[in-house]
Parts: sequence; C-alpha cells; structure tokens
Amino acid sequence: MAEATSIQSTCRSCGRVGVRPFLSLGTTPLADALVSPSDLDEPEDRFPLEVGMCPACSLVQILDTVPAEKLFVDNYLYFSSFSQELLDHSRRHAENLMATRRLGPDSRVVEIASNDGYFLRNFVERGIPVLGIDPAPGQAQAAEAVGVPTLTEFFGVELARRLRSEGPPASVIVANNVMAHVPDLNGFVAGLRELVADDGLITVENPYVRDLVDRIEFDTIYHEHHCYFSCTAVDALVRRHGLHLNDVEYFPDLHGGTLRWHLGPRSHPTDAVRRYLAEENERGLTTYDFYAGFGDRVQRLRSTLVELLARLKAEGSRLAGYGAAAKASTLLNFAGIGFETLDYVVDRNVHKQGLLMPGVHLPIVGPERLAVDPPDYLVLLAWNFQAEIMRQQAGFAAAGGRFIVPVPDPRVIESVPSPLGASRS
Ligand code: JHZ
Repeated sequence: MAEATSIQSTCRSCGRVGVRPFLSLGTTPLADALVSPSDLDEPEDRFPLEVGMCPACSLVQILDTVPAEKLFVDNYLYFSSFSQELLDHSRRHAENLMATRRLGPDSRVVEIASNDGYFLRNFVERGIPVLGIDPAPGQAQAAEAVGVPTLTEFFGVELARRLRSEGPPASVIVANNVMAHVPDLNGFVAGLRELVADDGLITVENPYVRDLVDRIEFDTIYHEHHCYFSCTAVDALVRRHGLHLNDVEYFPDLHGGTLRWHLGPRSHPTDAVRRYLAEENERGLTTYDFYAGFGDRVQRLRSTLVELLARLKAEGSRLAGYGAAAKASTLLNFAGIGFETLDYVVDRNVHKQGLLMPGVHLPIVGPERLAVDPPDYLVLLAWNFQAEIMRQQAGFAAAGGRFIVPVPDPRVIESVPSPLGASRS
C-alpha cells in the first residue's frame, strides 16, 4: 500500500481543526487508474479513503490527499462526451446563459475542467469567445480539435491573476464537477473571484451531499473528490473570497442529484437560496448527527448487494457490469466484487476499452460484447445513467437480459426510467 502524501488535519475550507470522521471505505486503488494488462505485475497504489465532516463550516471532505498530477494527468481517461444526457444538459445550460447574459462577440466564457470541449463548443458555434482550462492532455487535445482553445493547466489563484494580467475578465465562468476535485479549495475560489468581471456570473455544479447521504451514494466517494458540498458549506466558502451565493438549481437525476450554484461579486439571493439554507439547517446537514449513521447504512447496502449477486450466481446466472466509471471502482473494491461474480465490464468510452478495472482487474470491453456474449444480468455500475443506458440496451432487455441497480437499494429493475429534468426544489 502506498501512503497518501498528505493527511488533512484541518478543514479544507475554514481551516479549523476538528474534522470528525464518519465513514471509512478502507484502502482503495485510485478510481480512475485503469490498469493496462501489460502492467499486471506492477504493484498497484492503494490509499486510505476516509470521510469526515467539519462541524464549524459543515464541509464534508476526505482526510487523505493524493497529488493532483497523479489523479488527473497520468492516464486520466474520463471524457465527458460519452453521455448524450450530459451533452443535452450542457447544451441547455449554454443556451440559457447565452440568452440570460446576452453573450456576444465581446463576451468571454471560461470553463474550468473543460474536458473534451463538450460544453464550450456550444458557444464556439455562435461565435462567442471562450477559453477552456483543463490539465488532462488527451481531453485538452480533443477540445482543441472541436475548436475550443484550451490551456492545459490546473486552475487556481495564480493562473487567474496571470489571465487577468493578459486579458479581460470573464463574463461567465463555468465550473462543473471540478470544485470537489481541487486540493486547494480556497485558492480555487480566490481564483474565481480574481477572474470574473464585477458584474459577471459563475456557475458551479457538483453532486449534492444531501442526496449522497439520503440515497447512499457512497460509491461517488473516491480520492478525486476531496469535498462533498451542501449550500451551507458553499455559502461559507465563497463569502470568504468576496463572492455571494445568489441562486440554486437542482437536477435530481444528474450524477445522483446535482446542484448548480450561481455565484457573483454582487449579492442578490433568490428565495431558492434562503430555502435551501433553511432546509439544510432544519434537516441537520450542519451537524455531525446527520452523517453519523451513514457508515452503517453503507455496510448494510454492501451486504444486500453481495447477497443478491451471490444468489443469482448460485442459481447459475451469468453477470456483467455496465460502466467503467470511477464510482464503479469504489463499489467493486469496497464490496470485493471481482471475477467470481462479474465476467466483464462494458463501457463505450473507447479509451477505457482493453484496460482493467483498478484493484479487481475485471476487463473493460465495448458494448458490442453484450450482443455476442450476453450475461443474464447487467449490474448498472454507472447507475447515474440508468435511463440512458437502459434505453440504449433495449435489445439486451428484449432478448431476456435484466438490469440490476446497486444503489440505494440493490435490486433487479424492469422499466425504463424517464430522462433527466431540472427543478428548483
Ligand atoms: P460517470 C465522473 O465520475 C468523473 P464517474 C468525475 N470525477 C466526476 O466528478 C463525476 O463524473 C461527476 C460510460 N458510459 O460519468 C462512460 C457508457 O459506457 O458516471 C463512463 O466511463 N455508456 C469528473 O467516472 C461511465 O459510463 C453510456 O451510455 O463515476 C460513466 O461514468 C453512458 C451514458 C456512459 O462517472
């Protein structure tokens, strides 16, 4: 087992001592460190995965920090464009911003963690200047290929200062699924304030910690995700850097329940902001008690899932997984699910095919395998795309294949759920 290079003794946001652990997922390999078959003899790094909550500012966070280069540069193969639902969600967001912010050729839209250009390409099509920032070289190259200029760097206050010294402030900054990924949270938010125009808008999306707990989405915990946010924690964090939480949107099905926070240098909070803060206070998200029983619920889920899969195997069924997602790695390694249970893991990301899942070393194959060598049951490891995957795999279901959803309540499912929607409640 490799040691994590640093262990967090103070809160990643407010800096106070006293972060209280409430869940240990043991030691796990890095969730996106897919293994090449030729490297099977090499020792695989494993790091402790423990989660705690800061009673002072409510931030939920992991206690160990793995260096960012190890997480996002070497062999990082997550490409956003493999989900149509995510592309549709992003297009709606872009169109909304273009209309409400009246963006045009004099505007500047910056996206942090712009990945393969899945979002900014919508602005490029309309002639609106953009800048993508992403340290992962393969993704940055893919973005450039679709016309999205991309800086292959980590974002923080220093890069923000440099960009401001070289060019205009950003009219809009978008940061989707990245604020949880940064070890230096305060440097990141200070950078947002530095780069945004005084009348500008910042939107930040991240899975909601309330839903993580309510829906037992423990598998979304891995070393890439240093933090798990509530509105209360975001409010305290951004205020420290001269920003205000002005609106909140909720996408109940996106990545297991996502919030989009609207931030800006000026304060004009909507009722949604007041409502969320009040509700989090009432439900106790601001106290340790809300999280205290989570570990037991995770253990029960693990037992139920392992028993369900073992029963199906004992009945003679063949099983495979769908989605070589990072969350799949947490789930498989924590539950100890490997070759004795699953034959393979399907993923349509061509960059992942031919590699092996971290730790358990299940082979990752293309979806065409389902037609030639179908299992009886397909475990939806990427359960956040349940609707999209089930629609795509209607042929597998029509031929008698069944789906298993692992969280929050491991079970065999029958009907195809409806597509993603948004709401403010
Ligand atoms: P997916 C990612 O987590 C990465 P992961 C990241 N760390 C993050 O913060 C969260 O998202 C929010 C495949 N797939 O997105 C693509 C199909 O094969 O749930 C992916 O490999 N067919 C930035 O890795 C995987 O499933 C399909 O039809 O846990 C899904 O991974 C679809 C829709 C997806 O996230």
